[in-house]
Amino acid sequence: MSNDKVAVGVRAAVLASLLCAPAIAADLSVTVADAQGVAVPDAAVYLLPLQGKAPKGTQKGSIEQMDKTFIPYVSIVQAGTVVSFPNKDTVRHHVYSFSAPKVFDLKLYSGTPSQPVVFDKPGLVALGCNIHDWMLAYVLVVETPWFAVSKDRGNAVVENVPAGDYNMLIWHPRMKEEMMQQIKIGASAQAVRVRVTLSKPDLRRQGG
Ligand SMILES: [Cu+2]
Repeated sequence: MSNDKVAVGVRAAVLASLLCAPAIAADLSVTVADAQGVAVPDAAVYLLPLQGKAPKGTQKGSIEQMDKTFIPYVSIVQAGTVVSFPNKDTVRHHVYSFSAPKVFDLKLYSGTPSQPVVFDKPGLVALGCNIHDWMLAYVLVVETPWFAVSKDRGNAVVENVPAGDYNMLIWHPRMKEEMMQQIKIGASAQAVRVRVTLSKPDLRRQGG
C-alpha cells in the first residue's frame, strides 16, 4: 500500500471514530414536592440550554379521551409537535382550545380525528371539550426536546441531556408562574429535589 493510501485510511478511521463517539449526556431525575413536602404529580420540567439552540426531538404526541377525561392531564411537547386526539370513549367529544399559542376546534368526533393538531408556537395551551365542560387538560409547548412530566411520586426523569449549562424550568397548573433555576449537566446521572408553591386551585371537576 502506498503512503498516500495509508494516510487516507488513517484519516477515514479517525473521522469514523469521531462520528461514532457518543456525546457526553446524562439523565436528570427531578423530584417535585409542594411547600409541605408532599409529592407533586403533573409538573412539567424542561431544560433550556444557556448557550445555543436546542435541537429538534420527538415531534409526535397523543392525548386520549377516556372516561370523559383527558389523559394525560399535563403534556409537554416541543414546538412543531403533531398531537393526535384519540377518543377511547363510546360518546363523542368536541375538543377545543382558545389559548393564544394554539386556537383549534375538533368538531364532534369518535375514534381518532383524521387531522392531528400541530402545536407550533411555544406557550401554554388549555384544552376543553364542548360537550363535557369539566374536561380539562394542558399542553405546555416548549423550545427544547429535554423535558418530562412528574409522575405520582413527584418524579420526572429528563433523559439523555447533553453535558452543559441549562435553565431548568418547572410548571404546574396550580403554580402562579414557572420556577427557574440553573443546573449543570455532566457525564453521570444526577438527581435534584425542588419545592414548588401551589397557590392556585385545582380546576378539575368530576363529571357524569
Ligand atoms: Cu367530551
